[in-house]
Amino acid sequence: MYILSSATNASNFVTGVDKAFLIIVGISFLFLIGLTLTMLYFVFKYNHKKNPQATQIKGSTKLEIIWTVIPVILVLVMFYYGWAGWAPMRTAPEDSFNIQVNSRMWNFTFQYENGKISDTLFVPLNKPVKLNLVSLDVIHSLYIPSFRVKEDVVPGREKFAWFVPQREGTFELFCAEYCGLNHSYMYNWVKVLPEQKFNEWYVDTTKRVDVAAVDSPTANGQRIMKNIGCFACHSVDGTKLVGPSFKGLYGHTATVITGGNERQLTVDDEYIKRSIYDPNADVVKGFNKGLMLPYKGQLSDDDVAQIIEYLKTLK
Ligand code: HEC
Ligand SMILES: [Cu+2]
Repeated sequence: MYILSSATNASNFVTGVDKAFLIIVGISFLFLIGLTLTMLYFVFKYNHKKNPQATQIKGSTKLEIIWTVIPVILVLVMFYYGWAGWAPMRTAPEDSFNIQVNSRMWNFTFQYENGKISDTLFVPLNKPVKLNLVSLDVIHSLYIPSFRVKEDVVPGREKFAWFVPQREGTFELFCAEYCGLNHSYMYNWVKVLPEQKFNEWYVDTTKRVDVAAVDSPTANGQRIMKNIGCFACHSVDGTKLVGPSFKGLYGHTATVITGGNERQLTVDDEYIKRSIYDPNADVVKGFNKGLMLPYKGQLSDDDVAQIIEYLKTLK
């Protein structure tokens, strides 16, 4: 069974978590069998035909002690293994490789110390990795089942998770805290690369936002938007989602609320840039303020320019 083999464990926490899990399931299973058998035995032995006269039993210190002491021991055993598996998760090694996880409705982006940003979590094999969990809006939860890592991401709190990836490969990562309409979009991949391959990827800072092969400026803009999650709230086919559709956006006359006053303007580069860096400055009429968060710091001027090129093509 895969959870019993340790040679190929995806992370250093698999053994501890699986041990606690198996012990708790095992004890529960023994109780299920034991209680069911005892119940069946009593049903046969003391049914009305065999035992027409019920016997009254009053108090038994011996029994009381047995059914107090045994469960206490079992619960403590469960606690011990649970604790032993959990405690090491709370202290990350000093020399961990730090990655900031930005969580927002509805995507995760991974930000590295050299400025790289990616929608896939790249990590080096056999090195401790510390994820500093940041929420820009509501409570999310970062879950990497293969690594047995799960930690809530709470706005305003410093949260972290750490692990040592021990198997090369691609693993699932997702949000495990229902965080609104498109919660299910928060689904990403962890890629564990041998150290040398990881370093090659890491030092390549020509792409701030990690995108696949670039064919044209507009394709690039589209990929940036996909990676950073714009399409969770904006469609390109005219459908109204959380935000207005991008179809026919560029050049049309928009009605916006600026500081409480309604005004009309023509959508140009300047307006789109402002909408991305400071979305609440002009709020599109009919939509809610505060849902789109500022992307200042996450998208460079260059990224925004490429997004604008792409938006221009959506006639
Ligand atoms: C959480 C949902 C959400 C995400 C994610 C989001 N937006 Fe928005 N966006 C909105 C909402 C709601 C509005 C309308 C209210 C406003 O103007 O602030 C809006 C408005 C806009 C507008 C103005 C549209 C118009 O019709 O005038 C632009 C441009 C825009 N967003 C671009 C982006 C880009 C580019 C991204 C990704 C980098 C993005 N948005 C991500 C919700 C979102
Ligand atoms: Cu979430």
